[in-house]
Amino acid sequence: MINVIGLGYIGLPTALMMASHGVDVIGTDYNKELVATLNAGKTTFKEKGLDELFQAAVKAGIKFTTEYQKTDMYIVSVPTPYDKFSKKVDACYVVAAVKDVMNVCPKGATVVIESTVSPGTIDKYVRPVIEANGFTIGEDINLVHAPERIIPGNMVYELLHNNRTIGADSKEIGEKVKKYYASFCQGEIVVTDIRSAEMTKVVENTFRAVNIAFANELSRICRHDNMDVYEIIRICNMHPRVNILQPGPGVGGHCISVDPWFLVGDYPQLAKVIDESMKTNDSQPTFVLNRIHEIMQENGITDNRRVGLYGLTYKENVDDFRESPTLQLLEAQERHLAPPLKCYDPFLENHKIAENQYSDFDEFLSDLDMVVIMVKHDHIKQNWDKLRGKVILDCFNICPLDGVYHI
Ligand code: SAJ
Repeated sequence: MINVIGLGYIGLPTALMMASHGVDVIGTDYNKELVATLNAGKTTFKEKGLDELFQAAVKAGIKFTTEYQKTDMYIVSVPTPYDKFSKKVDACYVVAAVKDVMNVCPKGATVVIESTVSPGTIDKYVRPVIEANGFTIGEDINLVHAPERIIPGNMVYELLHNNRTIGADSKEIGEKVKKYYASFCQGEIVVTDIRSAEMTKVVENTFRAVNIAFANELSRICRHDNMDVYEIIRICNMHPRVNILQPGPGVGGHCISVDPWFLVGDYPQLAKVIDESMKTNDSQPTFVLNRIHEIMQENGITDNRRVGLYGLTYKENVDDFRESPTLQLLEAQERHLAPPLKCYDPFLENHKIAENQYSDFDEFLSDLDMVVIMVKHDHIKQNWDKLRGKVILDCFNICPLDGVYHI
């Protein structure tokens, strides 16, 4: 049996996937409310295919509880935030979870860390916790790192199809854990050592962050001299070895906007490109805010209350708003003491997270002169007609109407 610790964005789908593929699974989370919701037969966030997967897992016998279980394998998938000042990974939740596991686990158990951690975190923080409990790693307890790779919005598909990495102290343990993941994962599963597994996960997200920063920087260079960044990227990408990403209003989510900082925190003298890239992405919402002011001026709009931000989540078609560029923009705006811009998100109609947030799209639009498209939800693509006649700042170059402004 496997005890999955942490039933959030990663732990829940992973637990459901294993359970629906014949593995005996109990999910544990310290959040009573979350466990009660799951036990009442409801999922805790929106994600394509998640409800169906949930039903299949429940049918297969998955259980949810707040208690840690005595079992032979644990998968720890709790959050790993970063310390805003040191930029280093904050492993407190992982350490707390492993401590709790140690209180119940029998000798011979395997502890798999799925949470993203920076290279060396497991050596520095996790091994000592296990050893402090009198266990010898490799003899009494096996330790494994199996970082996840799934993208919000397409989690179920990616859980099934993505290649994966498993880091273990010995090939034998790595292969043993691989079998569990292979119960559902159709991709290739590579077994390596723990430190390499830690590093690959952070490097993958850093690669993307640096490339998004490059696109964002291009958007600023092009704006400076009134060139069309989208046209330029489109043409460049026709070169067989060029593949530039798209500029946007900033980078959100709990991965790409966070993990690269771990490398900056750990290697401040070496991670220069990464440091600059993260600063570029982090300042993109302020760049958009300046652009909003420019366009307001150009159109004689003087009242912030007549400007609305469409989209509060960190990206399209998800209800996850962690580190969202819109929230970053609103925070930057607050520093100027202006009345906060209006905002609306179709995925958060019943969940208020910002001061001037509307729960109805038509009401949101009703007294607006200007709309800023901060998230490219499918919903807006079906509603261009309602935006006719308004000043539009489109941060993604998706709006087909005439006279649209871009970043
Ligand atoms: N973004 C841009 N321009 C682009 C692409 C994205 O501005 O061309 C922005 C998005 O709008 C969003 C942010 O970047 O705000 C990140 O979005 P994303 O869809 O690229 O990535 P995440 O954070 O949802 O998921 C990532 C994925 N990692 C990589 O693509 C390397 C996913 O595979 C990981 O599993 C996940 O992080 C994770 O858990 O680490």
